[in-house]
Amino acid sequence: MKKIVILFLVLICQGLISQEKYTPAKENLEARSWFEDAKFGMFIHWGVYSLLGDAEWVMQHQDIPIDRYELLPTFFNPIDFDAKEIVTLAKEAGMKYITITTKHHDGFAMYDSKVSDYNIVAATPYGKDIFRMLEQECKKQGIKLFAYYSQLDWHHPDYFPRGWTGRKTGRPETGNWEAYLAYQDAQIKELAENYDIAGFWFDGWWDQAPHKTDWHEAVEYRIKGIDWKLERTYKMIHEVDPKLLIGNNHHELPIAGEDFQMFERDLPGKNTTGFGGAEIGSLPLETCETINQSWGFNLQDGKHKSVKELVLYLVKAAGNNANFLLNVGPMPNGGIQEEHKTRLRTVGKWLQANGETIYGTRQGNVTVEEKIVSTQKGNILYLHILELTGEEVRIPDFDRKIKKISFFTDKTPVDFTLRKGELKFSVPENKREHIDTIIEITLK
Ligand code: JFZ
Repeated sequence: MKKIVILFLVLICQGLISQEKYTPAKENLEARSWFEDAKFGMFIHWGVYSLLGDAEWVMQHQDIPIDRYELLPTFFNPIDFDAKEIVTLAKEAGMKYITITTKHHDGFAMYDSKVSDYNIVAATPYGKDIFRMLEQECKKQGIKLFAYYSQLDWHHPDYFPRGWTGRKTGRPETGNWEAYLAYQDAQIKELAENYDIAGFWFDGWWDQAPHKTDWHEAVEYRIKGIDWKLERTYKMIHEVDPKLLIGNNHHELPIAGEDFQMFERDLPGKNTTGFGGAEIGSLPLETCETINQSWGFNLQDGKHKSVKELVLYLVKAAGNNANFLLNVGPMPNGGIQEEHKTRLRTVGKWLQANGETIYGTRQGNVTVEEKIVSTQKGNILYLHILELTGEEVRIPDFDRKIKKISFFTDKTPVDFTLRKGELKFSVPENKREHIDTIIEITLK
């Protein structure tokens, strides 16, 4: 009996220790600083759902049962998909990495999975592994690739108990949660082992989550106490390759084993969506947004953000120490909408001229409401003036010593005063930029 008690205590302690202990490897830390320098990535939501032109939640939103949904792969044949074109577009936009849906909530794998035939190679007339093609093209063009993977699965029978979504897809009312996790981990393992990737972007945890805010009317379905065994999954990944960066869209502070913290459609700490507002931890940060209103291709969605809005989002993200992962949802043929291509290329032009103030920087310590954010590299502080009312700019509590101030664009000097901690200068009409007027401050 005594022995059993001791064994039990040892097991509990081990459990606790493993829970709080994660020491990232040296190569992981290097990958994290690469990530923080990178600043801008392309998010790609693409799957058989794209065929319906009603975004990636269509299975849920139209209550499509599995046996009907399974028709989609049988005519998924994206003959215009061109990995080279997509990676080139990302590069033209000034993006340093791509994160693509290898499996979304619909459970369909967009890579060559040996764990299940429900994948692009085995189940579509197209029959090719688009994830492999992207991997090879990314390598050629020197950009990194991340795997988005939805842990929530509307297709797998063992995803049971159900969360609050996918309740009408016709899965049996029984299932084995551990068997589901084994399936999920096997897929994650093959992604980690068989592809040259930089990390994982997990999603779907919230389907089983009790949450502090009422996200949608679906709240009533929320189930408490489902154990995703995330740390087990993370440990497995880092055993395959310690440098893989792991992030999870759980909208909470990161847990042990994670390497970056992500925000969805919000700057770090903000909560305009209703599911944001998580505390900001100490890991590298990322936030993601759509160009229009949708992640997956949505035929009816014509509300595209302007180039100015997109650039400002990127600048604000950088000013808040976060990367910006900007989404495109390729069409059923694999091509990207013209409206999105032109916007991305124009953002890229802005970055060609101003990227120095973004890439490789960290958050500066100067912000004035939403109007001014700052980035910093070494002793150079970049003030990004996003909104200007009148000519004069006043920055209170400026506690740094200044060697020189100039307009970033033409390097002409800025007349300034720094008195009692208030930095004051003016931006004449002819020095104003349409998107973002940047002031370069060399600090002493
Ligand atoms: C998730 C996905 O559901 C979505 O399809 C997309 O992939 C995005 C990047 O990530 O977005 C969420 C997650 C949770 C909620 C809403 C959207 N929620 O709980 O309401």
